[in-house]
Amino acid sequence: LLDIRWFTESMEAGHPVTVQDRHILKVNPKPNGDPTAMLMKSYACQRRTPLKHYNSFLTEALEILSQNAEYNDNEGRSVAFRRAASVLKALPRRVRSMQDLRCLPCLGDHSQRVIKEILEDGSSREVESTRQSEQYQAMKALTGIFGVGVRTADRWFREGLRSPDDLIRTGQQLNREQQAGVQYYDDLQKPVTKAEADVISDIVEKAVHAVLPGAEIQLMGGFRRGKEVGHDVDFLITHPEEGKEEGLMPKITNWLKEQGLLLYQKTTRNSYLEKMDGPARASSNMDRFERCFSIFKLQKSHQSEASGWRAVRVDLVVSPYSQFAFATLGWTGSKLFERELRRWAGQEKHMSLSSHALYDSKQNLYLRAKTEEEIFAYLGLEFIPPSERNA
Ligand code: DCT
Ligand code: MG
Repeated sequence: LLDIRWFTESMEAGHPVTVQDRHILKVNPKPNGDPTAMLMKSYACQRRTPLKHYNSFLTEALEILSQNAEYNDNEGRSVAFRRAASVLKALPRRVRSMQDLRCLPCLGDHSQRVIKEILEDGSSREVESTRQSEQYQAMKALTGIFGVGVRTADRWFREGLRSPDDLIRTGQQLNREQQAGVQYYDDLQKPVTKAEADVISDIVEKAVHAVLPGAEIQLMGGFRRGKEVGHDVDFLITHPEEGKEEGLMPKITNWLKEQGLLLYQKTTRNSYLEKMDGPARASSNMDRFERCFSIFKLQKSHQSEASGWRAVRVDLVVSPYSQFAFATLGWTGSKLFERELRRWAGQEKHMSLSSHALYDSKQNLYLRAKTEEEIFAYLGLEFIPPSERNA
């Protein structure tokens, strides 16, 4: 007997608050028990979002519409569907009727229509036709190629191309990254497991320590949030003595190359200079650390497998020690959680957050931090551990 009621709460003091923006989920687990009130806040960075939740039958559908909007270059619509899905991920139980959604934040009319249809009919016609559409499937296949973004995929789609095979068949001009993307397409489509990520962690640690003893290496992205699979493996590297990390990436990649562990790599230099750059734009997460986009050649553990190795996408990022907390927060994700942190900072706190720094526009100063906890505190947010940032 789970008695769940939603009611509203004024949360954005000083802002005109719409009904959709204010919410409290009140859960009364026992008829006679004390009701414990749980807030359903409207920013994803105010909520705890576990990896496993009760509503994937709805969130997967909304995320297809979000993805499709992204393919159609409609960012606003894409984010709206993603936010709606994210709210459902934070619910403490499966949604059974539209009543359960009363007053929840971020659920626009369109998302509600889709949810209603799924609850009543078991599926949504719009979602199913999107899933089956030639454009959706082609865009998924083409943007699935390493080095291919929505713009390029869309141009190819308009030219009649549908898959990596079509690119090869028609002899498309590809850059070096895309050539690697096509060459290792099948491997890179396969999810990377946590066990594979652990093997790669050991390799990266060995490489980094061989060229810079005392450096610190941290597994980032989805695996830091507790995911069991990912599309790549992300690492953040630093050294407690600021300055020692400069020029580190070429040394790491050379070591890896010598061991025959790299199939592809492209390093971009660190181009962030606080004095020159000023506060980061709130809407952008493109950080400017020294970064290496790579493809590792990973030996398989089972000798019985057809080929002895597989290709795995690995991202290496080097951060100066003084920016490490911001880099850690920025590279943990999820993408929506990061986006919402930056939106919260800008809209609610007049601050600007990036993977390099936090700038307070009211006081005109940079706020320094050594830990993620300190950054959440500056932002006036409750600390959310990585495993609950799966928004
Ligand atoms: N990131 C971000 N905004 C982006 C891209 C990335 O904030 N547009 C951050 C959040 C996660 C981190 O960088 C790593 O990115 P991905 O590897 O793309 O995400 P992931 O969560 O690790 O997902 P996956 O498990 O599929 O690799
Ligand atoms: Mg990742």
